[in-house]
Amino acid sequence: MKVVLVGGTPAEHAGDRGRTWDGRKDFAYSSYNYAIGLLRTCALADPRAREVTDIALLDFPVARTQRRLGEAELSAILAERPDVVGFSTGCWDVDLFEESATLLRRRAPSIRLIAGGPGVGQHAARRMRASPAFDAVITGEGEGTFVELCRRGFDSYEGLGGVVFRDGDRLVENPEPAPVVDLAAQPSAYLDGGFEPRADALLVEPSRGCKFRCSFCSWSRLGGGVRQASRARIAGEVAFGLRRGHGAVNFCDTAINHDTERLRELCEAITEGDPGHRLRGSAFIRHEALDEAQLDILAEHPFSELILGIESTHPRALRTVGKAPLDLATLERRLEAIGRTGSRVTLSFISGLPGDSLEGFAATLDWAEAVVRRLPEVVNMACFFWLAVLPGTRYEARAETYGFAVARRGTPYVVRSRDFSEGELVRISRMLQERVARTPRLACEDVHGVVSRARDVRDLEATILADPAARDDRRPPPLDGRRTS
Ligand code: B12
Ligand code: SF4
Repeated sequence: MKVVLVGGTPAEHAGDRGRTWDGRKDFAYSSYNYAIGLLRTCALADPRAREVTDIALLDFPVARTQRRLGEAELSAILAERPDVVGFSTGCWDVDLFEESATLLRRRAPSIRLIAGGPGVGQHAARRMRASPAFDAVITGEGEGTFVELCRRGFDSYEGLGGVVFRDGDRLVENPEPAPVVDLAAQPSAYLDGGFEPRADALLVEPSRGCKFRCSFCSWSRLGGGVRQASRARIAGEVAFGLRRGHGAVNFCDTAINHDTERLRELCEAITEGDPGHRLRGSAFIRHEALDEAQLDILAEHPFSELILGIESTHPRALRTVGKAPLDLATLERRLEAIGRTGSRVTLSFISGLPGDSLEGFAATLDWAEAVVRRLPEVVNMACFFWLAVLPGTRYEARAETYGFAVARRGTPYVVRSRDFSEGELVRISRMLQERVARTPRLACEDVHGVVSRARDVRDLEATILADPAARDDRRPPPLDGRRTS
């Protein structure tokens, strides 16, 4: 049975196309879909699943405003002569994959079409009611369910935790949640699955889960607590990165310092895999949790980028996020202390937060600009993200209270709220663009650039979603799908 797993990577980050500053590269400069490589590896590790299925991987760069996969990409999928196509979705490509699945169904009605990933996971039944695109959606962690489906030859979804599927006209929601993965026992996509991503930075998952519940984040919604990968796997994957000529490792867990002993073990595993510290390392860290003991560990194992979620300096905005108000003097001392360990930091902020205001945002921007100028040897850059109300988050649950209106396709960017009119969100984009132009260490999301460059924004959602290619008959040829293995 032929299974094709299809992923989508935001085009501006696919391969090695993302942001760099002064030769220093951030987490997003180089990316690919890791989930599909991992899912195939787990299937390969199961004798029955391996016997029944042959799994190919396709990872397509997707542009933010792209509506569906292009002809070349659909042909690349069909050329594999699949019995099953499984889409790995994020909020940025779930609509695009839904439309693409509908086109595939028209051309090859016998193909079974399934989807998983954070783009569909939270409101699977609602999505399936709204669109007939997928036969089944796998919610939550996908390894266990995917392997079991392979074992069954995708013949039945009965009794599989976390699965929503069609039975004729009926939608069936299996009541049990998806099985929680034991990360310590998991095979390695690179070492066991032969997954060889064509990107400079290798993505490694040292842990899964988060202790916190920031209101904008859907990352922490998976149950099962924080689980750790084995030290041997982390060391082995880092060594693989070095051996295969990767320039960097991106650690994609929620934070590397939930626990001081685990931070020590992670750093030791990295050193075991890369004793000369030749690979650049990028990781998320909770700055609030950093203490002397953690700083001592980091001093032995510096990272080229530690990403700190600051979000805002405005106390009211931070309250809605679920974070304590900031003491900026303490934070700056902490940044200096990180700098003394030899690591560099990227500060991450969100524009348009509930509780914030134009003045509050301007104050955050002032502080960020001052700090990147004052601490150039510590702060790589300060990045501003446009608030997206992600499915399953606390912000989504309180959407009415906060008066959120969001873009109806792709990433659910806020286009209006109780605290910001459309015009004010446009002003924020322009303010940001001005600062980014004068202080290159400030960066903002592509969508800020699009809005700030638009001459006349009558309808913010339409401006965000406008697809110049869709209005143009001379649409450029579609991007090539890259086989990732
Ligand atoms: C690497 C990464 C990226 C990469 C892209 C990677 C890619 N090609 O997919 C980059 C850096 C480009 C990126 C960008 C963004 N990202 Co991002 N990113 C991540 C990150 C850190 C790791 C993803 C990963 O590999 N995880 C490990 C794998 C194993 O987990 P997984 O992908 O969830 O897959 C599991 C299940 O979902 C399921 N599954 C997945 N696919 C499939 C398919 C099938 C068939 C099945 C059965 C199961 C299944 O099984 C897998 C194993 O359990 C996650 C956070 C996280 N740690 O997950 C955020 C995350 C995916 N990103 C997120 C967001 C919001 C964004 C941005 C929109 C942020 C922003 N505002 O800028 C941008 C996109 C901007 C744009 N231009 O459109 C959200 C997604 C939320 C959502 N509902 O979609 C996440 C979850 C973080 C969060 N804060 O909530 N991101
Ligand atoms: S933003 Fe980071 S710390 Fe907050 S819930 Fe998400 S993963 Fe956890």
